[in-house]
Amino acid sequence: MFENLSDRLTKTLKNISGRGRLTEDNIKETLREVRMALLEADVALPVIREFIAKVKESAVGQDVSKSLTPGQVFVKIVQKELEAAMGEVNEALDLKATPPAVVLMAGLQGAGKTTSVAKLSKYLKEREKKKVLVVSADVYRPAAIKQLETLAKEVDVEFFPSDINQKPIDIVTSAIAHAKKQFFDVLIVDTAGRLHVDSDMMGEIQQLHAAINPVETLFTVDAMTGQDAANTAKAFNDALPLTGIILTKTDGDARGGAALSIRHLTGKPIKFMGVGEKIEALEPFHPDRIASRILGMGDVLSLIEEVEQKVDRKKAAQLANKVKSGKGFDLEDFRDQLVQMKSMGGMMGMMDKLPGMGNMSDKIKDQMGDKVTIQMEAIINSMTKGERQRPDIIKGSRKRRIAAGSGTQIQDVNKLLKQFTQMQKMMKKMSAKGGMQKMMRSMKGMMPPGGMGGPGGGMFGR
Ligand SMILES: Nc1nc2c(ncn2[C@@H]2O[C@H](COP(=O)(O)OP(=O)(O)OP(=O)(O)O)[C@@H](O)[C@H]2O)c(=O)[nH]1
Ligand SMILES: [Mg+2]
Repeated sequence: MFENLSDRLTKTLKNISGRGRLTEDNIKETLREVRMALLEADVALPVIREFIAKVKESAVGQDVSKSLTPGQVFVKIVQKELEAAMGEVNEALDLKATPPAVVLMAGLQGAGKTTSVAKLSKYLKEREKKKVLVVSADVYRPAAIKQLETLAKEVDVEFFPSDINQKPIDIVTSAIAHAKKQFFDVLIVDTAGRLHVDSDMMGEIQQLHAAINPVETLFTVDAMTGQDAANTAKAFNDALPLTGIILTKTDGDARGGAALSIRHLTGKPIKFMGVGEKIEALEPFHPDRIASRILGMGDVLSLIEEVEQKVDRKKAAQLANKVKSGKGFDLEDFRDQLVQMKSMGGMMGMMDKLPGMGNMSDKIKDQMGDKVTIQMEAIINSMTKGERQRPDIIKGSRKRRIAAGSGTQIQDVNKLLKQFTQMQKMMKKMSAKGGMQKMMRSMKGMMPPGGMGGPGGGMFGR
């Protein structure tokens, strides 16, 4: 996410950090490069103009304190302005209403509305313990209603049936009545995709909005459309009193133009972002953390939150105990870790959040992707219990059997065993005195120069 912008900005800002002083001349040059980076990221022009003006204003006449280099001061200013452009703090959904709190989704065709309804209901159910009902007012495609029904089943929230012969207003009115009777906290209303220039369809959603009076009206928009996303958001915002934006497909957006433009053009906050096709791939949008990610400083806070949400605490504690007691770390523990990693949406979702890792080459990312995790799990599953507990007995004929059983090659089995041995060594180190810190240090040593740590010191400090 935002790789291109992040690449360019970190390069530009690195140049400045090599210099002795922040003079008006070298600000000019760097500002020009920042401007180019933003243009390439497809940020809307008025946003770029204001951004550059503000950075310039803060940078010139800035007292460079003794403990910071001019480059660091400049990075801080850029970070602050990136945050400001995106709205400073995360704005959560405001669901304080007499139940049910109605959430209306709106947006172009294919933006990700239906998927986001499912993601959001899962999020509200799990993180906020809400009782959620979903309903589809998309009467233009029979498959659309079915799609929501299927997704609702997948996330295990109740689906209120509707059909294409009904009017959207009637559908939602009955859903509200049902929600009241059954004490649902939240009702999320999916709608058909529409173009902002289609006055009939815009009229339809305006009437629906007026009739159901939602507490949240969320515009769902595809991040990959760059500044167009911001422009359509503006058009929808003119027609409907939006309360927030869900920015989808940020996982496929290397540029970041939409994230940086929407707030400025609409005055409305991005409340969530979609980060993948999977049903759990939804994250609250935190401008400060995103700014930090764009500048290659990682988003350790989100990473920690994600780990806390998804790691199976009991298993983690068991593993910690095992390591502490000095009892061996075996292939079953290794598999548990793989499963946990998979439930965290794979390594990749996490890697992007580590300082300096946002710019990691795609090739390395591929090597660590989900597919590999699934394959590794398959290999371990094809072993006998004895083999998992004592991997050293796995020799020639056993390897052949395991490879055949898991549909892999002997080399894959060898690779897994090697990775396991490395992990085992790491675990041994961890259980030794002062282990954790030592491990962090050795991990830091493994990173390429200029990686981990980044301009801000990052996770492992200096
Ligand atoms: N990679 C990625 N894909 C997404 C994300 N959100 C949605 N999608 C995909 O985008 C496609 C369209 O999603 P839908 O939810 O059906 O979009 P919609 O806005 O309901 O579409 P219409 O009902 O036709 O207007 C699907 O293939 C989704 O899997 C996301 O955050 N990341
Ligand atoms: Mg849909």
